Amino acid sequence: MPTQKRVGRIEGVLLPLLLVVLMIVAAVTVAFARHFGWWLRPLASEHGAAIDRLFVITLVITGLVFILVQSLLALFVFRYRGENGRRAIFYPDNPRLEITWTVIPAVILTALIVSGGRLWSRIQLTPPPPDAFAVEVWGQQFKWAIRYPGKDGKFGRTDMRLIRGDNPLGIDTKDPASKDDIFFPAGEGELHIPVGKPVVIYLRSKDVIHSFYVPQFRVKQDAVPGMVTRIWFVPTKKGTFEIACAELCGQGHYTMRGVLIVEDEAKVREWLAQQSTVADLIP
Ligand SMILES: [Cu+2]
Repeated sequence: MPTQKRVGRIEGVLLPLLLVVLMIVAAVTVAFARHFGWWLRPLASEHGAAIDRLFVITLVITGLVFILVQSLLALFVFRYRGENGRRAIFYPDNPRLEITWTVIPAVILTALIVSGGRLWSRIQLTPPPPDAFAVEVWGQQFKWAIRYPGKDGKFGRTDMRLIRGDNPLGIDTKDPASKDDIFFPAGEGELHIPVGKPVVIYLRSKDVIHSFYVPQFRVKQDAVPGMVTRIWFVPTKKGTFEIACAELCGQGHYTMRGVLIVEDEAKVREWLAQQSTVADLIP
């Protein structure tokens, strides 16, 4: 019996201490996140500001709840630790307390879910403006292929049965819309897009599910075999960015990266004009 009581006393001090350490680690991690490069990448798209705002609001609310709950837990464990002559009291229920701790989180979580859902649908379900700069990105273990619609602004038809060494995307050269398409086989070429203009990316995959991820744009969209997914955004900063695959797609997943360059629209057009078209490359 004395041993059991001593253990109770030690636990009553060690567990609260552990919780305090945990809270300090969490607070330091958040406070110095920017310094250590653990924070969100610097924002480079229009819609991203709303995502960041919601992220910070969620972090603040959950952070405060975390501190409150862990502090109370530490306090209660310490305050009511095992001691000579102490007996547990029987405490069947407290409806007022239970309703309070059910209703408050329910209201907060509902507000977060509704605002998240509204933001998500604004980003995902709103169609891109008709004059958006369009480009197709294809995932393929473990590289990205790119196709531009060319001067006519229309992507030519594709058919997987037409895929050959010199036609890696299976572009149908009989379709007039395909003649001026510009494509880069997987792992070749860079994705050039204009700054300050809506850009719509159509995603496709040749094998498994990949995910087109550019952290600075707050853009992440799966590329699913057999379907075309879409994401559109307005880049706000010029520069070179990394496209990462955000879906574990096989052994070489970690090497699946691409280069994305945001520059003035005139420069993108000029660069595109220098590229070979389907008519040049596929006889
Ligand atoms: Cu991938």
